[in-house]
Amino acid sequence: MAQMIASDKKRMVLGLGVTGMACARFLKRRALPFEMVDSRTAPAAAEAFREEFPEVPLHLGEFDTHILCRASELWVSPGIPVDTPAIAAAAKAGVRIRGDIDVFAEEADAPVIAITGSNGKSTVTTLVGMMAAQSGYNVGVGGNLGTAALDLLDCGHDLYVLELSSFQLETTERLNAACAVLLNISEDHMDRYASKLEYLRAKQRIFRGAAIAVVNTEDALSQPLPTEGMKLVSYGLDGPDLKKFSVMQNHDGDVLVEGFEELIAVKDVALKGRHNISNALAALAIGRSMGFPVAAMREALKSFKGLPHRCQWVRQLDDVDYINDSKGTNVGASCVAIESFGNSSGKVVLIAGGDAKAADLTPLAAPMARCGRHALLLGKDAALLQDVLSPIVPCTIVESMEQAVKQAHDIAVAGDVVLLSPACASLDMFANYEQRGDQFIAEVQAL
Ligand code: UMA
Ligand code: ADP
Repeated sequence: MAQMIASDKKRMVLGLGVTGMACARFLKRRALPFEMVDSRTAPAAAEAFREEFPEVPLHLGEFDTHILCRASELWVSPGIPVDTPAIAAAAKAGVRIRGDIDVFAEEADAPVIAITGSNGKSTVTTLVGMMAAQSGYNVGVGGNLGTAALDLLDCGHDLYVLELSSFQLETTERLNAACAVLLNISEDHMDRYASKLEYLRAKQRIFRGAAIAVVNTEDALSQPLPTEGMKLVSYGLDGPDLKKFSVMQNHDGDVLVEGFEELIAVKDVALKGRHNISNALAALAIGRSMGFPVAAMREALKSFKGLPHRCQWVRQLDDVDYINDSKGTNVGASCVAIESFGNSSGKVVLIAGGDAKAADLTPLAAPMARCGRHALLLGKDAALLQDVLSPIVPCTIVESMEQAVKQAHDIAVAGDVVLLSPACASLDMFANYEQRGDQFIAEVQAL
């Protein structure tokens, strides 16, 4: 390891996952001493860590307040709640609690575009990243999307586009983004927050120190309390207005507009669905605020068809479409997906369930009443979903994805859509949402 430089701070990194490893690499690059702590006795990355950082103390097993209180700073991974008793005790004793994004904000050597919201974050982050690349930037894209933000530093980027979760924002004091957006708010992670207000407060931190705030006029909760010097740029599907990014009809169909100036026809946007047009408007509003050329943004909108596991078409069989929306991990996302695929020619056979994260599931009833044929429910909270949906549509509890897909195939009639949109996290049955989606695809292909 490189010679460590003297530092009066004693840093401990909590959580030996993607974030923790990125923190460790960053600290090593800066030659700053630290210790690593993980509350599991045998985290998967322990061996890799010991190999890469043989001189760094690694504390495994239940968090120990005495050890944590020896630190002056704890860098806490987003999956670890800061009200964990040992962390809360350390904070009370005066230890500074930070997250990787807080460190990133202090270290970033280029403007930061920051994107949060309950749904659409990954889609908008990827799209804005593509627009930036098309505009000629050497852009670093990451955060909650996958590549930890600190791994983007020291790579010569001239712009950063970060997807940020409420967990990451909780431990970020002041982001100072060049441009920040909170796309929308619907209930999520209620197993971690005492109330929806607390969740909203975490999300709203994205606007701290932002030069430009991009605001969704369809969602009042997405709007910051404006502060002096903060420029507001608005977008929304609720009708055009002076300078607003919206949709208008012309002789040839719907077009995305800035004010009343046409930017691109809806039919030329490769992303499909109402929610994705809203996402496209958010990306345009961000891009224009940052000075990206319209032609470059148009190219990105024409080519980006969306990420896998988000309302992804898999196959048509017997005139039934099979759609993988495994990333529909909360109620808001699944409501949108059900509405998108419920059409006059057919109905939705929904496959849902998993860990509902203590969410209120009742909003699923309305779209299922309009568009649903049957619900196949699996995972930890299948019975809770059944309580909400059984007065509306027939429900069957199933034990596996294989059973769910086979039964959906038997139930669906020509014109229907079989939709995996779980409204729940996957971790009770699968390694992650990708594995859940891949299993759905494999079962559908096997029909
Ligand atoms: N750990 C403990 N004690 C705990 C919980 C976790 O010691 O009580 C340790 C575990 O050993 C675990 C490690 O902490 O392996 C992992 O920390 P983490 O859960 O914070 O996960 P990371 O691997 O660091 O990944 C995180 C994000 N995960 C979460 O917020 C849960 C990733 O988002 C993100 O891509 C990554 O940082 C890089 O920024 C994932 C996610 O599910 C995709 N995000 C949530 C979402 O989108 O809904 C917020
Ligand atoms: P996130 O990163 O916030 O989870 P994604 O872009 O991965 O968002 O999309 C997750 C799911 O959320 C999609 O499958 C889709 O069903 C839904 N979704 C995407 N964009 C929106 C939006 N603007 N409003 C509501 N739901 C959305």
